[in-house]
Amino acid sequence: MIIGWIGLGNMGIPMASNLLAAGYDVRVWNRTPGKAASLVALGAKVTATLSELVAQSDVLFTMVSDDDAVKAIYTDSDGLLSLPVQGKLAVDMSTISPDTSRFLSEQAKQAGLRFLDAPVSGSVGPAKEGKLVIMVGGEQADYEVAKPMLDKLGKAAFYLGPNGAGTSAKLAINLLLGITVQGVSETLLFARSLGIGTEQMLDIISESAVGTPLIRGKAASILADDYPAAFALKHMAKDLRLAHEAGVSTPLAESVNATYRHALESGLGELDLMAILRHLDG
Ligand code: NA7
Repeated sequence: MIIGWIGLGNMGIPMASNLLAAGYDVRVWNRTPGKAASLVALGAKVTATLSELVAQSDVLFTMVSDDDAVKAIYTDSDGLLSLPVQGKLAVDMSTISPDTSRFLSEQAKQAGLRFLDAPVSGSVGPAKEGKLVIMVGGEQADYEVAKPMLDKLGKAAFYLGPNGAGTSAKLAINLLLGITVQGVSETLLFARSLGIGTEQMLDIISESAVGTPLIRGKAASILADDYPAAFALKHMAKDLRLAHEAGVSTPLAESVNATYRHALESGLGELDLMAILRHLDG
């Protein structure tokens, strides 16, 4: 089973590394060349074009930014669906809208390409450790084929039903993530206004019933006011926008969606989502 991996961003590189470390034969392609050095050192082969990647691969993973990026890779005139993909399996692990996942699965089906939407919960740390949580939509038989590979990327993979189910679950879990990060930020700013220091408040939160690995993991970053992207704020803003576009009543998430949109507009998009604290402190 030869893997073709598309997308070498913050998530794509550690995920492809884990497949290489597990012994898979991995070919990689990225829109911007030159990002594969660490993977080549682990044995990956770089292809110059998508066409070469498709010719050499049985399973095609995509891990790219957003709906536009995945659509470009699939439907551009030289994209995956213009190439001989019949009989292969595609696994899109990007976070995109359920509508786009369903649209692409239909287009893929017409080209004879099997398609799973399989986005992940977890940022760069869990990606490096192979401890992502993976949510899958598509045919169950295709999920079973992908499962051994997914098991090298994540600590849990959930098969949820037809195409779009994976991306739907991902929007739901990230709705909670966005709300939680803003909630922690407001809690810390509120406490500080009442004279309780941030370090002390973080310790209190960590020991309390609402203390989570997420908050404990962000504590050092918060205290240093330094936010290198484990999960970029721009992607969180995108996911909240996609959740908003689902048209379901979510009053709290609507408010949080507006906060992240404003933070994005003020230029914080490349920082970690925890930089929402800096935005609110502004
Ligand atoms: P990054 O680090 O922002 O990386 C994004 C990747 O997507 C990177 O490889 C980009 O290629 C690629 N990309 C973006 N737009 C396009 C287009 N139009 N065509 C082809 N490739 C494209 O994102 P993460 O790795 O943190 O996140 C990936 C997903 O996981 C995302 O959906 C998150 O919400 C969750 P480039 O190197 O810029 O040429």
